[in-house]
Amino acid sequence: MGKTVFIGKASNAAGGWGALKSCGKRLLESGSPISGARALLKANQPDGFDCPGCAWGDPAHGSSFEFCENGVKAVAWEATDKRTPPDFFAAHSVAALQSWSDYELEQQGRLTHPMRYDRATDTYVRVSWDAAFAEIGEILNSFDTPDRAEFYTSGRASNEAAFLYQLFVRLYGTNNFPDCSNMCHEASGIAMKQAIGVGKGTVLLEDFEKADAIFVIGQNPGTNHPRMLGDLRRAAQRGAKIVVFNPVRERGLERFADPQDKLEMLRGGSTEIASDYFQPQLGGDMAAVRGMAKAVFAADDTALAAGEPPVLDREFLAQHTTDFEAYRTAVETTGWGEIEDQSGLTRLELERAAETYLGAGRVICTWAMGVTQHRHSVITIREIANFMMLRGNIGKPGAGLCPVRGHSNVQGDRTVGINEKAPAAFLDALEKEFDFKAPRKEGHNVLAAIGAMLDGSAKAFIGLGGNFARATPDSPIIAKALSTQKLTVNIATKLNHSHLMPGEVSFILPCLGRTEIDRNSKGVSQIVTVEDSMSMVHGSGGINKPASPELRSEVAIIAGIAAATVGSTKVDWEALADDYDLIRDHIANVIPGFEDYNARVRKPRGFHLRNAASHREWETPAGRAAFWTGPLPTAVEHQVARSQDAVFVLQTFRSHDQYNTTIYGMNDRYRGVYGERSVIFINPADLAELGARAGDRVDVIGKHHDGISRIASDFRLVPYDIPRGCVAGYYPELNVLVPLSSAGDESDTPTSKSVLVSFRTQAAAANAA
Ligand SMILES: Nc1nc2c(c(=O)[nH]1)N[C@H]1C(S)=C(S)[C@@H](COP(=O)(O)OP(=O)(O)OC[C@H]3O[C@@H](n4cnc5c(=O)[nH]c(N)nc54)[C@H](O)[C@@H]3O)O[C@H]1N2
Ligand SMILES: Nc1nc2c(c(=O)[nH]1)N[C@H]1C(S)=C(S)[C@@H](COP(=O)(O)OP(=O)(O)OC[C@H]3O[C@@H](n4cnc5c(=O)[nH]c(N)nc54)[C@H](O)[C@@H]3O)O[C@H]1N2
Ligand SMILES: [Mo]
Repeated sequence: MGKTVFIGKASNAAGGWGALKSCGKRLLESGSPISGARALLKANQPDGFDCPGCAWGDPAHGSSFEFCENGVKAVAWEATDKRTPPDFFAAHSVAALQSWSDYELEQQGRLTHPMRYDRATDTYVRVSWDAAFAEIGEILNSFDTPDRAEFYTSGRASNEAAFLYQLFVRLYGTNNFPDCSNMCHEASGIAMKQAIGVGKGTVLLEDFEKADAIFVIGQNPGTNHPRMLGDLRRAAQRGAKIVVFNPVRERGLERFADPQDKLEMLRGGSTEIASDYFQPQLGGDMAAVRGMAKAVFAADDTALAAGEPPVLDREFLAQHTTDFEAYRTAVETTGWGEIEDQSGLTRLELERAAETYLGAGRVICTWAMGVTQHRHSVITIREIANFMMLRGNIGKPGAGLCPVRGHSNVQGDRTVGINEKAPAAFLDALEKEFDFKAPRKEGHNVLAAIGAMLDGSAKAFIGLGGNFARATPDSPIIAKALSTQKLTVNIATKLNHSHLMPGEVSFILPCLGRTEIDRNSKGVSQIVTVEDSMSMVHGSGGINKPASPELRSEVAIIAGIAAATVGSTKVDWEALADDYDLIRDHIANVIPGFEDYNARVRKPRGFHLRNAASHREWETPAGRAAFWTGPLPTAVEHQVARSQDAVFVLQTFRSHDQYNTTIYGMNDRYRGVYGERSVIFINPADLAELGARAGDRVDVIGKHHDGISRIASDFRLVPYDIPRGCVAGYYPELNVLVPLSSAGDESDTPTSKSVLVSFRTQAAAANAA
């Protein structure tokens, strides 16, 4: 198999002909090139559906058909002609399916019928919707307290589905809402709420047209937010500086050929994206940002001494912030030695980055999982906010904070109440609208839910989408937790491993996908709504024929379970499921910013949810934007690893051919890996020091000291441009190494980007055996 491995700068740009070729191939493989192609023309169009790919915003003007290779994969994945009907389940026992890969399972195509697990035959068998709802309701009502049940949400659920779900769960009586965002951008929400009073990004897509500099920290948009590359490319072309912080050289951040630019495609040209590319150590970003802040303070001192205007935005600092002086002191007491050691970058590099910051009137900072999945993520994001405040880069055009969300509606789900500790004002309004007493006790997030399943206090798991078993840490422990449940229910479009760890009673409930037409009892097609990373709320209506006549919408399934569990006296579930406008009317009454919801979502592009911080109104206790004034962490993982022999820090990230736990294919084109996923990227010098060669196979051993032994077997070493001491490989295969016992401070997010590991060559393993 011609596997290519490259080190250092890749010769080809991201996007370009490779992306176009890959799209055509994907549509053909989906077995549904026509509906796939028709569907694509409607992706992110005002009258079409929201792309189920990522949460990047849609442009305000110009052609709104935004081409994106990975959006094509997401659409084709859902629009496939392949099916897993009851016959399929009859032919394959759960034990047999457990040995299939994530890829093989989802390759079988769309689920078609509601299914119930039959323990005698170890197979799923067909069940009627009504029987399923009745049994689920019966079991949920049999518990001594509603806190026995865990209600998981994955971020693809629409606002309407998510709002109805939280309403049902709160009427039932618990706040147990483990949510994919607990594993994702939780730290961003917490840190921004503390710093600026809102847990959401402060920029609009238009701001990318005005920024003089864009800092992209811990994010791989070429793969995970490809439409963002278009905005970065336009910014680069008009001379804006793009500064990247990423331990790994990601090709999409270096050069990009936009498949939508005919001239660029014909000339075989491409645009340089990053004007500066810094490669910190894993977890070293807080130190890196503090280093830049130190350089900014030094420049300010120099300017003052020379009688020049200050480089700090003194007016902003005086009028809008609190604790600035304490922050300045904290930065001054942090030495360059400490900064260089923890960040893995030199003072010179950080001063260069600071110069770009100082040369720009308007700066945007974006970030994603490279920042949020560490132990110190919350204070790292506080430090990013600190740095941006120094020159008033929050709340003015062309500037601001931009956490780039993952799932296409993960931000909306939180907005409409998927929150284990929802604000009191929200619960008050919900109680008033529906005339009931909402539970006030804080519920479970993902890690708390797992803890409750393991200690036996939780007895039911309901999943609104997602793949809980594969997305969470310590895979074997999770499998045990799920299979000891009294009830497991998965609302899903395709079969995945979470469905194959059945509790005592278990259901798979198949739902419509976002690309499919959702008709009500009068034959009228319904739309749902979603919120993107820029807080734009817009409508989404499917255009494809449903994969099976038996499918129900997520809203209808939730309504069915709710009616069977809590009854229909407080809420007419059936009526709501038959007319989503009624759900939106309730949302408008409960959540500020949604006034006139039904009219406004039917306008192209929808509407913007006001963000107070972007108007420089600070909903913090001090009424001002707050600096965080603490020191750097005493040590981050790479410093811990370095003190031990042959221990590395592993990050688990995404290949170009996957959507979280959904594996589209075995290639990672931009990183030059083809036909396999069991690889570990490693610095060539580390490879040599291990006495290994490119292509050698190793077992990866977990080194987290909590008494649990963890091993991922048979991975191929791939030399790569990545700092020494850091290694990288793909999630979800490597989740067997991610410890449940290691989570972010305050965020409780598993530390999937800093896992301590060592390697054992296969020869050594054979000797040991
Ligand atoms: N096609 C596709 N699109 C997706 C997804 C998908 O799986 N496939 N997933 C969606 C979801 S849910 C999410 S949350 C987003 C994820 O989007 P990303 O955050 O881009 O996802 P990852 O692949 O985890 O990549 C993390 C990046 O951060 C870098 N990094 C890791 N650790 C550090 C660090 O300590 N410091 C710095 N500076 N960089 C670091 C890695 O090298 C990598 O480039 O994408 C969304 N969009
Ligand atoms: N080690 C490691 N672990 C991680 C991460 C990491 O970077 N490293 N990233 C974390 C992050 S950022 C996230 S967001 C989580 C993701 O965690 P999840 O959101 O739980 O996982 P997904 O893989 O997105 O879920 C895929 C499944 O969703 C179902 N599905 C797809 N579309 C629909 C739909 O329209 N409706 C319904 N009901 N179901 C649908 C399909 O059955 C599919 O199998 O994983 C986290 N886990
Ligand atoms: Mo995510």
